Amino acid sequence: MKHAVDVSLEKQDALLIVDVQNDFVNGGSLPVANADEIIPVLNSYIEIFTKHSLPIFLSRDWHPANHCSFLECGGDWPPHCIAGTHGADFATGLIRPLNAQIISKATTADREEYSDFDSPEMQKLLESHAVKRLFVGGLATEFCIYYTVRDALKCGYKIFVLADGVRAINLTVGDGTKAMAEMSSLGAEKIVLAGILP
Ligand code: VGL
Ligand code: ZN
Repeated sequence: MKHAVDVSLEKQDALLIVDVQNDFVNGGSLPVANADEIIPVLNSYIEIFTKHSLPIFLSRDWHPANHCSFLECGGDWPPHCIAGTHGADFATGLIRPLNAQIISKATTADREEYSDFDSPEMQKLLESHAVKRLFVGGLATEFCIYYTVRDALKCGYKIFVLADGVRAINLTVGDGTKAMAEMSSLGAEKIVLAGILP
């Protein structure tokens, strides 16, 4: 992916934090390496967007106990993010602004949904807030971040990926890096915290 750009926040910007939940961080059932490191960084983005009175969306993996992605149901993953459990709660330490909007996905047993846009409410929410540019961070780079960014670009949104606010599962070494490069070639730009101009 190309290097990070500088950007000033504008009226139709929004922050989308993807699946930063207890099961995906240290001590969870499907921990993403070094995911804990992004929590303070994401909190800083949350503070900046709050200060600018810009909308903040938090998505969450919200599976039934017999979800098709679980190993015992023939899927690829250990059980994780079962709706209503501690593992499915937003990660301890992540700031959750009162007015943040929550999007739940992959909520039915027979459907995997890596993209936030698989939830019809995602686009409705973005439209109701007249969002044009989305700043996307969270977990995991090559799954829910990648598919969400790909779909957002298809829908015409301008995308900034928070390069310092994502982490990859890396089932194979380099998966995260490859996903970052792929998002870039699809038209997403990369940003870091210091690149948001005051
Ligand atoms: C995710 C694996 C399984 C993700 C969700 O949020 O990237 N990855 N379920
Ligand atoms: Zn899942």
